Formats: sequence, structure tokens, C-alpha cells
Amino acid sequence: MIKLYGGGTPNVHKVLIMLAETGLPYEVEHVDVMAEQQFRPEFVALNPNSKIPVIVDNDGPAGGPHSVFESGAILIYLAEKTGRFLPTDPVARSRTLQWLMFQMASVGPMFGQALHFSHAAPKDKAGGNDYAVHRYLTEVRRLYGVLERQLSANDYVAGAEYGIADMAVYPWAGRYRKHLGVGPEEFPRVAEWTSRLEARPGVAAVAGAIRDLLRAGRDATAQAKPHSMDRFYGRGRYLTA
Ligand SMILES: N[C@@H](CCC(=O)N[C@@H](CS)C(=O)NCC(=O)O)C(=O)O
Repeated sequence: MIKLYGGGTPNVHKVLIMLAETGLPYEVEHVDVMAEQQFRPEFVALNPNSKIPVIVDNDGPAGGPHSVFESGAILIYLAEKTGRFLPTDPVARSRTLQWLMFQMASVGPMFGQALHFSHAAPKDKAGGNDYAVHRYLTEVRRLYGVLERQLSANDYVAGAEYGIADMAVYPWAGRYRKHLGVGPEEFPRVAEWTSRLEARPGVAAVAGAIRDLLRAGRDATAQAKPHSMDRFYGRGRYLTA
């Protein structure tokens, strides 16, 4: 049995999709990041970086429990465990890992900042956040353009086959388009790829679970103490772990 420590976030969504696609038995433990549960010693022991998702595989490579943090590393671990969604052919494998790293290094962080400054950040003294909003939304649109070109030449993000690179990109580029003010007609191949992924039984199977986790996250945000919000958003007052 695999335990997924998570909540309603795109990085957790990737792992839920992989678990559903592979059919591995799993259970979810909700970590309320708005209540600072990610800083509890037992969680820090699993992820020194205090972020979700984390998995613990009770049937790990050495026979006992094995924990993995960072969603990209979790996807690779589960792909290697099951022999699925990461090609063994060296060329196709290298391409999948390149696009997975592109998601981890660019799509996730930049979309995250764009959403933060568009929807969550308090206004500055002049009543806005124009510089930050433009900087990150410009980068988001550039990244959509990269994906559009790639998906115009290939059925899936890393080439001809569906795999962990699609699972990593979809929860961000597929699901947050509207929140980022990007119309479906702007990047039609990305929109078509999104619909194709959403028709997959594995992706559809976890849509309800991620909605429930997102709702729990919204409720937790509404109840979060100002101190926890400052810490979660890294507002500079709590520099120690
Ligand atoms: N690169 C990490 C990012 C994980 C991440 O940012 N998780 C957020 C979810 S919103 C989190 O746990 N934040 C809690 C915090 O920053 O205190 C991954 O892909 O796993």
C-alpha cells in the first residue's frame, strides 16, 4: 500500500493521476498546509522541504517503507516501480525526462507565481501588483506557446506516447487556463490535448478526489490564521523552518 500525503494542489494531482493510471493501491492522508501541518516533525522527517506531495511506499525497493518527496521524483519512482509511463528506449526515455524537468523547473514555478500574484497577493501601496502580474503572465503565455508548438508536432508532451510528462503538465496547463486569463482558442492544440487527457479513465477517476481536496483547501484557507498565511505565502517574517 502507498500512502500519499497531500491536499488540493496541482503537484498532488499529478501523483493521484499516476496512482489511478497504474492501479496501485493507495490511501491519502490530508496534510493541511494552511494549518502548518507540513512543519510537524513527523512530516519534516519525510520531506525536509516541508511541502506536499510525499509518498511512502510500504513495499519499497529494499523491502521496507520508502519515502519520496518532489512530485517529479515521485512520478519517476512510480514509473520505475510499475514499468509504465516512462519508456525504456533511451531516446524516448530521455525526451520524457526532459519534458518532465521542463514542467518541474518552468511550468510549475511560473504558473504558481502567476496565480499567486493574480489572485492571492495583497495589493501594493499603489493598489496593484502590475509588475509581478505582467512578468509571470508573460512567462505563462510563453510557456503555453512552447507547449502549443510541441503538441502541434506530437500527440503527447514528450512525443507519440502518453506518459509522466503529460501527467505533470496537465494539472497546471490543462486546469488553470481560465484562472490565468488564457482563452482555449489561443492555444488550440493544448486545449485539444487537455480534452483527450480528461477523457482517459485514469484522469477522470481522480477528478472528484482532487475537487474534494481543493474544496478542503479553500475551507482551510478561509479559516487560516494570519500567521499561517504569512508563513505559507513566504511573506518574509518567518525565516526559520
Ligand atoms: N517542487 C515541489 C513543489 C511542492 C509544493 O510547492 N507544494 C506546496 C503545495 S501548495 C506546499 O506544500 N506548500 C507548503 C508550504 O510552502 O509551506 C513538487 O513538485 O513536489
